[in-house]
Amino acid sequence: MFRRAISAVATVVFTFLWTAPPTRAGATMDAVLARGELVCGINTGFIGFSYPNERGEWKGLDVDLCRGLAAALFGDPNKVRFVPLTPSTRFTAVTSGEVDVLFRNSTETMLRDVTLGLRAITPYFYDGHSFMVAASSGINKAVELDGATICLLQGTTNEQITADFFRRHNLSFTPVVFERSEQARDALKAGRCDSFGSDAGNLAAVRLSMEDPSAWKILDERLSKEPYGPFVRRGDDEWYDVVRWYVNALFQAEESGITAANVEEIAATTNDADLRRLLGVTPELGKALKLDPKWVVNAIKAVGNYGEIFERNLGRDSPLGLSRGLNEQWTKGGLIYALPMR
Ligand SMILES: N[C@@H](CCC(=O)N[C@@H](CS)C(=O)NCC(=O)O)C(=O)O
Repeated sequence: MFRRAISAVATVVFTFLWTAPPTRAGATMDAVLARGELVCGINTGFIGFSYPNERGEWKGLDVDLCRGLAAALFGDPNKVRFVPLTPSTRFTAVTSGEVDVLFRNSTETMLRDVTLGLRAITPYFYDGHSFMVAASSGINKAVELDGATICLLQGTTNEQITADFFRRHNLSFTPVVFERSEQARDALKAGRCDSFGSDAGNLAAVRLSMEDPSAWKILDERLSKEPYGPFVRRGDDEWYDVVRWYVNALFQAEESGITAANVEEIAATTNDADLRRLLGVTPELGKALKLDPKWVVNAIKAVGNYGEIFERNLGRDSPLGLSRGLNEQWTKGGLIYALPMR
């Protein structure tokens, strides 16, 4: 155990000291602009968040957030290259400079933010850990998994949440750890584990991919807070600012009723000082980030506001059919709260 902890610390230190390219404020943005495309780290396959459709095009909330950022930077949502990453490779892909930003259902925790050479930015999706079991198992509560074999994914928050939960309740379990969701799903299907522990949204996606989804159930309990946010490399404040205020702009657009369909018209006609700033009629916000004054207009035109992105990818008419819940605007009782953009 002790040796494992030492080796984990050594890995983190090594990763940070030896693979982090020299950073200075603005270096990432300069590199992105010189390259002419954004490089975005995403999931290898998670319906609703990031997955290739039948034509091989990437779709999902995380994918749209990347495309919108490309539109804010270049005026073109197609100027983005996607790099699919597994849970255990995602963070080193950021620190090594392989990707500019990570939009990959990644939970923000203190140690990820502080110790990995990363910065966690504004959370854009709130979920929680749960367990999936066979509907026929009769299990309704997590404590009823005492003695169970549980499939988990390596390098996820879910590993630790599960271990902590069983310890807290003086219960036992046997972990079976995989690299990819499909492997854990197949092991669950084959009866190699009694349950799959993961974020509830991910479990909903895994359940959909089963031949008979109704044969599987996701427990109602949520054992943790899993706020997903973008991650960037530590040490480049200008790039951090761009990603941070881009996410806030998508939130603010929804709060202000600005959509892909009406953004141009509002920009052309509004007398409201806040909206004029947000939409670049007066240029100070874009200027502060060294972006085109139309950065927000371009992003919203390409992918819509936060609510439009949510509904399209995760909402009631999507395969996952999630309700907004915590991901509703603060004005409607949720946690989505844009900081003032002035
Ligand atoms: N939010 C959790 C989990 C993130 C995660 O990677 N989830 C898995 C499912 S638990 C996943 O996305 N798997 C897709 C794959 O197989 O690459 C974290 O940040 O650690």
